[in-house]
Amino acid sequence: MERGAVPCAEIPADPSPFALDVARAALLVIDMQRDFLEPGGFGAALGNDVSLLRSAIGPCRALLESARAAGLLVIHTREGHRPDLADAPPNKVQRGPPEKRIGACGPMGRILVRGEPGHEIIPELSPLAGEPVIDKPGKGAFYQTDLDLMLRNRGIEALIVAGVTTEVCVHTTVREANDRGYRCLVPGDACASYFPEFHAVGLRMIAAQGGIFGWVSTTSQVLAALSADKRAARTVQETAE
Ligand code: TIU
Repeated sequence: MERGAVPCAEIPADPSPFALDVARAALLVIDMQRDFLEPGGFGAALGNDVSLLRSAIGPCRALLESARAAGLLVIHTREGHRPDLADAPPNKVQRGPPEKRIGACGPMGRILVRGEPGHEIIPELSPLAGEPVIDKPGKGAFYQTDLDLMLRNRGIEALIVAGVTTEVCVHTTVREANDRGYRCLVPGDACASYFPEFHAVGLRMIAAQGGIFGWVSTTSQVLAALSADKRAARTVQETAE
C-alpha cells in the first residue's frame, strides 16, 4: 500500500459490501426533530404514534459518536418553513383541519416552522458546533438547499443516511443523492417510520434489483467498520512516523 494511504473500510451490506473511504464520506442524519419524535408536533398532528420513531435514537447517537471519532463529516437536516410560510407550497399546507396544519400553534410552538421549539433536533442528538445543519423545505435534503454544493466542495462521494422517516424523507433524500452520483448506505435500525411495514419494505426497496438506489446495512456493521478504519488509520500514521 502507498505510504500514508488510509485503506478503505468495507461494510457488509445488502446487496453487496459497501466500500467506505472516511475522507470522502459523510454521515447524514435526517430530520431527528422534536416535530417528528415528540408528542404535539407535526408527526402527531398527522395522526401518528410518534413513539414508533424512538427506536432510531440510540443507533443514530452511536453513529454520531463513531463518525465524530473517525473524523467523518457529519451533517444534520431539519424539515421546516419560514415563519411567513412563503416557502411552503399550498399542497403541503392545506391538509387536515386548520388547527393541525403547518404554521398552526401547538404545544411546541408553530408546527414545522423554523425557530420554534418543535423544529429543533431532539436533545439526545444535538449537533456539535461546526456540524452543518441543512434546513430544507421539502422531503429531500437536496431540494432547494446547498447540500450538494457542500458535499462537492468537500469531495464527498458516499453518504451514510440515517433518520426519519424511512419511506418519506430518508427515501426521498437517498433517491435524490443516487441521481446526483452519490453512493448511499442506509443503516436500517438507525431509521424509523410511523408504519413499521413501510419501514421494512422501504429498506427492501433500496437494496432490491442489485441496489437500485443504494445499500442497506445495520448500525453495528457501520460502527465496526468505522472503528476498524480508525485503527488502520492509526497504524498507517505510526508507520509513517
Ligand atoms: N410524515 C412523515 O412520515 N414524514 C415527514 O413528513 N417528514 C419526514 O420524513 N422527515
